[in-house]
Amino acid sequence: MSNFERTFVMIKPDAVERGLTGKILSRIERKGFKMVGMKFLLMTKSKAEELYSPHKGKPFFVSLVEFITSAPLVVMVLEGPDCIRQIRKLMGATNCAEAEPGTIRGDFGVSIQNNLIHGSDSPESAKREMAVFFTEQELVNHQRSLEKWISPAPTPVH
Ligand SMILES: Nc1nc2c(ncn2[C@@H]2O[C@H](COP(=O)(O)OP(=O)(O)OP(=O)(O)O)[C@@H](O)[C@H]2O)c(=O)[nH]1
Ligand SMILES: [Mg+2]
Repeated sequence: MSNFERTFVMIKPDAVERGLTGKILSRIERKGFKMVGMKFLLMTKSKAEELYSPHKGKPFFVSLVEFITSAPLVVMVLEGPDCIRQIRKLMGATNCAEAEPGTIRGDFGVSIQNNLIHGSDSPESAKREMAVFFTEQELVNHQRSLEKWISPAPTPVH
């Protein structure tokens, strides 16, 4: 588990339009993850097709691209120990109707497509996805003084 793991997260158009951006962001913030990049934008069709290229050819691909380009969204890069897996746990199952209460999708949605949030599923996906929206220079390296309170393992004392 690396302290420098990064993941790509989107607050999807349904969440932005429903005024849930702050509520979703606050769940990510209170978990302790560090924001290193954030943008509010309307996704172009070509960026959507690039982002979702692994789903090209699936029956829902056209509808997914239409949904994700239909209204503004928030794209982010977050950093923290095990953040890829941890954020997917906060998100819940893909289909909101199956997602556990307490998760973002379980608490705020009922749809499989309009499922409020995206989080990368592997370090390789994270790297590929963040590069669609952020240059390396746009990601802000910074230290927080509270890091020792969030770290999963205490610093050994000799
Ligand atoms: N209409 C429709 N949309 C789907 C379906 N399955 C997935 N999607 C949408 O496509 C996105 C990508 O699918 P997956 O990568 O399998 O799901 P995921 O990893 O839980 O979600 P992401 O974090 O958004 O990638 C989902 O988040 C949904 O928005 C489906 O069966 N029908
Ligand atoms: Mg996925």
